[in-house]
Amino acid sequence: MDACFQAFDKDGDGYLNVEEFRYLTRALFRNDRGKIYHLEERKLVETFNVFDTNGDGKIDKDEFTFCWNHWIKIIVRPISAFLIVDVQNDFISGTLNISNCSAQQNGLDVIEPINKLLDTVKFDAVFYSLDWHPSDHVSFIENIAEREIDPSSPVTAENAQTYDTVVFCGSPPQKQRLWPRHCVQDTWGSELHKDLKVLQNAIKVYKGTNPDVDSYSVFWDNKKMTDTTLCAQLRLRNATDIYICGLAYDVCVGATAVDALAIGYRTILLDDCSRGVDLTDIEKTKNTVITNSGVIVNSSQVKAMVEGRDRRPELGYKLAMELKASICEKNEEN
Ligand code: VGL
Ligand code: ZN
Repeated sequence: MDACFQAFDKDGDGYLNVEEFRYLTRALFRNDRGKIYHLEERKLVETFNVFDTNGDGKIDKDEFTFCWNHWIKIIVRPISAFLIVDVQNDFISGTLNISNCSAQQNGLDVIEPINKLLDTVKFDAVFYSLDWHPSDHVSFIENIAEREIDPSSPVTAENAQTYDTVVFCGSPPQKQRLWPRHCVQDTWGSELHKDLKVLQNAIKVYKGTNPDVDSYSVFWDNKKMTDTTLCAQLRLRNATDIYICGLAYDVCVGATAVDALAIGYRTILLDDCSRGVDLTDIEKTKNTVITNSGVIVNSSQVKAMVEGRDRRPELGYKLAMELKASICEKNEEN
């Protein structure tokens, strides 16, 4: 740490000014071939200000100690979790075969790149989520007559078609997209695809088990009433980074990435390991992730990122903003 500080304290005054900090970020944010990633000026200054705790325009030794322990160390040695979302028979060749949806993508395409990652990259933890519905689940169009439709619903029970969104009665009334019956617990359709590699010490996370509430995100159900085991498992392992991929890109993969970012994880979406339902919604998913300081990469870039040899400024900025928020919380407590 001291050597690092001294190396970037070019004028030797015992502080890092913005200019010196800029050089540090240029050394930090590079790919595995040494190419420098540009960090926007606004984000650089914002990050500098997080570590210049007393606001005197320079980072002293104490401030740098915090920066080193909570930021640089994580950027150089992240703790990575790999989350493979819903690579189940029904989405690939069963009742909710996504190739029949508007984007006409093939769910089978994700298996080869995911298997390759599992073979070649040492993640600190691997998770498989499973959409895991009881047969009376609220999202099945076959069950439409079992619940009352709210007067505000844009479609009636009689007119409702697959992929439509209806509103069921409740307080508050509950929006629900309708899908064909899929991923019913303990059926062939809910099994992980037979060609997907399943690691021995991986953790399976089941979602959508409440008959009355759908669950797209692997973290929470759509009403945020109950969480899965994922949060606790990630905390237990001190995970810093989450790599998310699978099916469907614009539904469960997207919702999971949005939640991962919201609770503060450095979040990476794997484009070539994901397939979706609707092209416009896939684009929206990507935009949301990028706007919230997540990144979208191809699987070929993952190994170097997990090993800390490819370090993205977006993820560094994301972490700095999380640190800023936690410092603010602490200050409010005192
Ligand atoms: C999913 C639709 C319904 C998904 C789950 O896994 O993306 N999509 N249930
Ligand atoms: Zn489902």
